[in-house]
Amino acid sequence: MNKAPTMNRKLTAWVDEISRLCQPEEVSWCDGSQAEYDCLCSEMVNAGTFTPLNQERHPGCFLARSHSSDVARVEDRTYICSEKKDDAGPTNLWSEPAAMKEHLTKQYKGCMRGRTLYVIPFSMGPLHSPIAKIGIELTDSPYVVVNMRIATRMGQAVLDKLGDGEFIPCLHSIGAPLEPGQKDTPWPCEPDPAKKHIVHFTDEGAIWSYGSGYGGNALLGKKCFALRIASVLARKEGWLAEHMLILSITSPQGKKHYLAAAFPSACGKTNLAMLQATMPGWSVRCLGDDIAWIRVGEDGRLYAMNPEFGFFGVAPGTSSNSNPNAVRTIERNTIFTNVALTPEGDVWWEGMDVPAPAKAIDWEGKDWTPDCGRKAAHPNARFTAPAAQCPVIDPDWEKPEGVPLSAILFGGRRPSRIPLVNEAFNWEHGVFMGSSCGSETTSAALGKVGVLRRDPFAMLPFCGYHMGDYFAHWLSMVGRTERVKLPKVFFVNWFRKNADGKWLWPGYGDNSRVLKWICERVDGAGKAVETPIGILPTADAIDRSGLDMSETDMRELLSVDIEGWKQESSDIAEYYNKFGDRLPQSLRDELAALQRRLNR
Ligand code: SAT
Ligand code: MN
Repeated sequence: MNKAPTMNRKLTAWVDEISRLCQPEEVSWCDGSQAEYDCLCSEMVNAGTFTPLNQERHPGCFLARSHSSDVARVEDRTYICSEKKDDAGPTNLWSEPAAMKEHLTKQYKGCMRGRTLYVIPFSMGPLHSPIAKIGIELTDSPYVVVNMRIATRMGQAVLDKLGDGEFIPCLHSIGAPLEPGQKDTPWPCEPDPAKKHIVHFTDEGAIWSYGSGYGGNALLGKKCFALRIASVLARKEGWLAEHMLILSITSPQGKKHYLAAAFPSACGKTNLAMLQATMPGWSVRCLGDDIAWIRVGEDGRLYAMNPEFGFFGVAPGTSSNSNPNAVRTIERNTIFTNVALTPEGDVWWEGMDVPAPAKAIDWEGKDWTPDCGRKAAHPNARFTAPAAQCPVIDPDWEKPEGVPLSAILFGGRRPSRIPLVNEAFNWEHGVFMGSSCGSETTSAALGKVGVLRRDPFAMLPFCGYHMGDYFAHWLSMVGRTERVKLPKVFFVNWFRKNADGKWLWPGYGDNSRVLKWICERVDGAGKAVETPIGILPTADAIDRSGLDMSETDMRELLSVDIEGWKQESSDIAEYYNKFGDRLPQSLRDELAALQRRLNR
């Protein structure tokens, strides 16, 4: 064990306790240096976990292939262990904390045998930010260490800032001890799905993860800390921890607005955050693609800060068409997981706008040809890349207090019913929109893809407490500042289809046209019409210059399907029943008001 580079007694005692329990061969305190990163990467190359890409074309890039069972978040193994069951609410799996600890302690016993226990000090938020929070992840996965170094601010500087202060303990093991003489595999993990656990002790603020080495299951700073644990802290401390991208948009006249937007996993947050505007003179800059911590600033406006340091984006579908700025972000120093590898040492995936290679190695390590009937990349294949490499990163992205929000957007994948954009009448109506948000499921989580599920605020898998209380917390923002200082709320849907099943809206860079209208609305302009479901643009309000799109399609995109919405409102009513008496009365009132307007 290298000597603990900290005087924090609570931390050293905890590391001692866990190493007695998990019995690693050694303990390594991560300093976050480039040398340490390079060393771990070459160890993983030797172990077969990492394959270096063609270093001339992709300097510093590696490919990892996971075990074929370890490819996404495991929502059905994710627990909120609050003291009271009722505090986890109907949308979370709950288990009694003491019983869960006892059960998991048995699994952790000796689970790191033959491996190194890495201590990863990390900060969610810029180190110099007063609202940043510190976590310490203990893990036996070098893959986790190198990903955490890209995704968070990590290393000795964090320990120095921590001093003898408080941190969130995050324990992680892949659950694959190595017996003496046993040969390791490229992606060790616990193969038995019933033994995988992603557990949050929300009352004490601790995370225990076992059995998976993948993404949100294992990089504990992200969904586990910055959303599930942070949402609980945020409620206590009067702020919001949200599953939102943050972007800025600047008009040709130089007027800049900051927006935050919540969409479920794999619904285009990264594409929107890095959008290349198609209208001359408009520019969009990225501040974050997944998580926003939002607080009331001194001037009473809501300020959003991205607690992350990198992107963990979906690779399939990422192309110089859909997201040219992501393509440039991932040119170097990027870890690819579960994409295909070409004989030239390039990566490839479905929806990349270069032709499929004649042959490749697929994400499972098997030979692949375009006609073999299988996908080359896993649909949830990912890239991990430093945010600072994004060519359109906003200069303010590391501002310690965040940036003031002009608007908040909600959205999801909805092939029918939901118009292109819809402005809320007021904050409460906006919270209603967020609470009733629905989307077709994607491959970001294990389970069936393409079925409509309600995903309030895109936080269904990430809210660390009772969803009804979460709605109430959002409503309480009205009492924390002046109403006029709150951002305007919008609901967007890029995914509407016509009767022939064709997308009605071009999406991607052209979404800037919708953002333009949103900015106009924030500035008190923008042509609009009040409808029973909210404030919609008039058919000529969205700038279509240079866009080959008919007036008819535009009208369809902005049409309000009254019968469909009556059905939608009864679906919402049924969904609301889940929350019982923890559903805030003002959301019931919003629903009743919507139904009244629809029946008028
Ligand atoms: O695997 S992650 O949870 O980090 C990605 C996602 O689902 O958004
Ligand atoms: Mn996400």
